[in-house]
Amino acid sequence: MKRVLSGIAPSGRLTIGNYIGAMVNYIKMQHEHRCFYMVVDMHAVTVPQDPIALRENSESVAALYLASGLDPKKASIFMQSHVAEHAELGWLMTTLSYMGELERMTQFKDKSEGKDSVGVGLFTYPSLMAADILLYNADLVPVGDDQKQHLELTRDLAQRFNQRFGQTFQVPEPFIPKVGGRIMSLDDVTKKMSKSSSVEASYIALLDPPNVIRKKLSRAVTDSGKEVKFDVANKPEISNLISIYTHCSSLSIAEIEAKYEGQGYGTFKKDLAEQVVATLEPIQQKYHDIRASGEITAILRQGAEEAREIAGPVLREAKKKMGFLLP
Ligand code: AQP
Repeated sequence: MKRVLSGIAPSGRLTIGNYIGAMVNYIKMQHEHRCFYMVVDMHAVTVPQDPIALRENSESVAALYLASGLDPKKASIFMQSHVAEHAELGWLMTTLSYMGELERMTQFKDKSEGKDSVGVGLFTYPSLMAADILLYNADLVPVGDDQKQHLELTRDLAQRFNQRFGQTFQVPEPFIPKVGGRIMSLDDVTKKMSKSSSVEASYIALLDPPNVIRKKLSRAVTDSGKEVKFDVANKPEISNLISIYTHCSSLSIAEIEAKYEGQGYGTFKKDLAEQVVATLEPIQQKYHDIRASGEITAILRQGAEEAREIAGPVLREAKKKMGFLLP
């Protein structure tokens, strides 16, 4: 049984990109491995957050984890900030990181571009992410493709630590879906679908009502052709929609192409919307029941306790190896 660790930042309303890129694998992996899934609230504050929205989004992400099928009896579900070991190992990993390698992170470049003042936390957050993963000696990290570069840094930091101070950390592997690892914006396929986007029409939120989903998908950009064909290089818009379709149905890409042969984009988009609605409606129903039940607090408390049992000794070992005088 392998160790699995991942998390989503409560920095907006979760999108179908987060679901397909990360959560679908979270759900599958809980049956086969020892899994730890966090709501990474300390990552969210690397860009300014309204306190009321942060609290709401944090509870909402936890409830969506449960509603989409994560089972607290199978996986530990917790808030990153409830396990102080993350902040502490995060600092130690920051001291091992080089300016040059953090400057190369494309997410930092994208998120800081054109801004007058950029928080230091945005720059150093990949080191905190490395600590999140290494604290559990995770073997596998289910993430979308955009996180591949941060995972590479995590691997480098683990190897650097092990070389300098002796074998301590497992070097983790990313686990990225073959299709859907990067769901693109509905209005511009050169950009990743993102929950913090200011353009509502660019993403489908997991909590969007059916009519909003239908409207957004009917307006999603496509090329001027007619052929429903998966060809990312030449037909990126329709390929993006096919990726969503295959994850929201039992059809493979080849079956989708065959089904819509000669039919044009209109029918395809209508059916896609119904597939997405049918996938999200049961999640939304469960979500509202979970929020109303008030059960989240106890689940997060339990998850944090389980997480600390692993993270505490690992942090202690890392500090010992680095030469800290232990209390
Ligand atoms: N468009 C996407 N396609 C596939 N996977 C995606 N992920 C995010 N967007 C897509 C995956 O979701 C997980 C959670 O990501 P995060 O909350 O740590 O932040 P992110 O990667 O920066 O995702 P967002 O939605 O774009 O958030 P904001 O807007 O706050 O930056 C990760 O596994 C990610 O790969």
